[in-house]
Formats: sequence, C-alpha cells, structure tokens
Amino acid sequence: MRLYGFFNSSTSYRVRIALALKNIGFEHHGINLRSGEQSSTDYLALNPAASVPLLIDSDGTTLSQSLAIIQYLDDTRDGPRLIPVDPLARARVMEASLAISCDIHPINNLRVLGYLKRELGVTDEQKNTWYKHWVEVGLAAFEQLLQRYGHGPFCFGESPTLADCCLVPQVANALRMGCDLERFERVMLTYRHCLAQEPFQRAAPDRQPDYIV
Ligand SMILES: N[C@@H](CCC(=O)N[C@@H](CS)C(=O)NCC(=O)O)C(=O)O
Repeated sequence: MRLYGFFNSSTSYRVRIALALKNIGFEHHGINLRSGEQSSTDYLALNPAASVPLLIDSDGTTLSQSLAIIQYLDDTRDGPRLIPVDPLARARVMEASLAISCDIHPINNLRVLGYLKRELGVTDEQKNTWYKHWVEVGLAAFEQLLQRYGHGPFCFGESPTLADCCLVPQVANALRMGCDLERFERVMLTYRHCLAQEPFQRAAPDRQPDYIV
C-alpha cells in the first residue's frame, strides 16, 4: 500500500493517523505542496484533483479524498473501527468529522489562500485574518458538538474515531498558524489526549520521511 501525501498536509495526516491506529504498514510517497508538485504532469495522471492524500492499495485500487480513504480502510482492514456501526454513533462521528472536513478545511486550503493572495491581492496579514476567522468559527461549533454529545477522553468515548483523525490535524495546523485555541476547552483536552497516544505520535508531521523545517 502506498500513500501519496505531504508531511504537514492535514488531510494526509488524517489518513496517517487512521493507518497508525489500525497498524497498517504503508510506503510513504512525499508530494511537495510547497514546490507545487501536486500539479506536476506525473502526479496529475494519478490524481487529477491535484491534491493529497492519494492511496494506492496493493491490488492497484486508487482512492483520493481522505474520508473516503479512511472509510475504505475501516471496511477492508482489521483493527479498531474508526467509524461506528451503530447508526446514531456513526452519524455523530460523521457530523463532527464533516464539521472539520467540509466547514473548516476547504476554505483554508492552500489553493484558496493562494487565490486570495495572487488573484484578489490580499496581504499576508489579511490572509492570516481570514484563516484564523474560519478556524475559530469552525472550532467553536466543534466545541459545542463535543460539549453536547462528546464524552472523553477521545471525541466520542474511550477509543478514537474518524472525528479524532480529523480534529488533531486541524488543531495542529491552527496552532502552527498562531491561533489561540485555549478557550475551546474540550477541543484542547481531546487534542492533548490524542497526542499522548503512540499511533498519533507515529503519524505526526515531524515523524514523516519528507519532513522539512
Ligand atoms: N477533500 C480533500 C481535500 C484534499 C486537499 O485539498 N488536500 C490539500 C492538502 S491538506 C492539498 O492537496 N492542497 C493542495 C492545493 O491546495 O494546491 C480530502 O479530504 O482529501
């Protein structure tokens, strides 16, 4: 199994966490988003969406979209289930996961921030204001989901789910961008609990072969 990703891409990080939690070995193939490698002819032939992650399974199955990849791994591999089978538990996990993957990540993606700068001429400061605004709006909503329906130490109980796979990279990304998230109490408690677990540590950006400072 091969994973095309980038060390600090949050969507690649989601999949790496899922692979680590299920203890699935994989070959890491770095796609350098800083140099624009996602738009190279070779990579576009694999993934016309010009984004990471991309998973190629040992039978040649090719899949993009981090949530689809994690669902596929959950359905085809052993190890702890990350998406519960019970309908309501499953819906809660999806509700939280989509709050990050649909409501926060896409409007702060590299190509969106690049468009704001290049095409609309916003300054770095304005771009960072945009980033922080949407992260804070999104995580405020996520905090409410955890306050109402979550029960620790992970987002939804004693074992990690897809929601934790989405939360950790989003928080890591926001902290890297200088956001102050301490007022999101449950978010930060959950984040810190996850980071103390070995599989989450194995998936961290600075543990990846393509890590650059
Ligand atoms: N919805 C996709 C998003 C994939 C995505 O856009 N990934 C980012 C990295 S986190 C990317 O490759 N960005 C490249 C760009 O914006 O040019 C997923 O969940 O996999």
